[in-house]
Amino acid sequence: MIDNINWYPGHMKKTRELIQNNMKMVDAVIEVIDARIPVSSRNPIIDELVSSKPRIIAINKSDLADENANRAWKQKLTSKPDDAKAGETQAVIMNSLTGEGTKQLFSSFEKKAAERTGSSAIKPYRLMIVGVPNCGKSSLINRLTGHKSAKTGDRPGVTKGKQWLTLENGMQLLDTPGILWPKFEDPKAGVNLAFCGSIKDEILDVPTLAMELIKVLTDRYPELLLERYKLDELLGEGDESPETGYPIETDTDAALANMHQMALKRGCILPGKRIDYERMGRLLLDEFRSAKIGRITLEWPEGGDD
Ligand SMILES: Nc1nc2c(ncn2[C@@H]2O[C@H](COP(=O)(O)OP(=O)(O)OP(=O)(O)O)[C@@H](O)[C@H]2O)c(=O)[nH]1
Ligand SMILES: [Mg+2]
Repeated sequence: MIDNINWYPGHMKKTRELIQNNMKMVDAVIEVIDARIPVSSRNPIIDELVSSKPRIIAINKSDLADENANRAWKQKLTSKPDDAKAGETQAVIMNSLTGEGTKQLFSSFEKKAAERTGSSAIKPYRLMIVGVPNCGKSSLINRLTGHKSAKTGDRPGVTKGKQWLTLENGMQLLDTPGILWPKFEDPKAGVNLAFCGSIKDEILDVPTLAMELIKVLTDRYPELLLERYKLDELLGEGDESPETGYPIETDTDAALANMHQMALKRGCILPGKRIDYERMGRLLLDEFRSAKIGRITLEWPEGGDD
């Protein structure tokens, strides 16, 4: 898990080398991303690492994301025939828990495997999975192997050499995923990853993180917020703040005011009638992460985002 890893430069270098070495042994790569944050859950290093190999981008956790966005991202991330890039990229809308997308994933690879010629054509077609923490790599490995043997089990140092899992169609999958480091250098990506539970909530304290999420949701999905928290309206600039009684001046004031309204509806109230922002914040983050608020995508392809 991310909280056990220090992504200091030395570690990044080691991880890169590890993935690079594994990459040499495979015919193609599955890059797993989080459908809710397809920009923040990618690491640009992957383009360099995968280089000319065929790649499938698994837009995972698609069940939690906006269906329109999933479709738009699938189109955007699938390389066109005239793309100058050496490697071909296909995008698949994926749900690792139900297996949605698996068929399409395999059919792309089967096509690729059939195109091979010479000695490589008689070897099993080999795949590996890469992605940032928590995007669903292990779930996908389990799904692809039918929950058979996707254990890495042994302690480090005990396992000698690579272990390959044989899939039903005869392809082989590397048993350990390549874990890419998240984009810590981009604060916006850090916040998005925190919203989705991919990095510890400590990046911001819970109420602050929740207020940031309220800002984004007020902007993009106001109707879902109104419905989920049974609010009559979302407060904005010029409205009176229930917290201070003064007019709301900034989007932060507005987020606080709306969180106040939500907390009242949910009974997140401390003795002395004070608002329990901590509990409300946690509740909001939990409900976002489990898509109880609705299917939400925080990053859209160009034109639809920001
Ligand atoms: N709703 C939904 N949840 C998913 C999906 N894929 C994975 N998850 C959940 O996301 C969480 C992380 O999944 P993992 O498979 O452990 O992710 P990982 O990439 O292996 O994570 P690390 O090993 O920490 O890097 C788990 O709670 C999974 O149940 C999906 O397609 N939809
Ligand atoms: Mg894992």
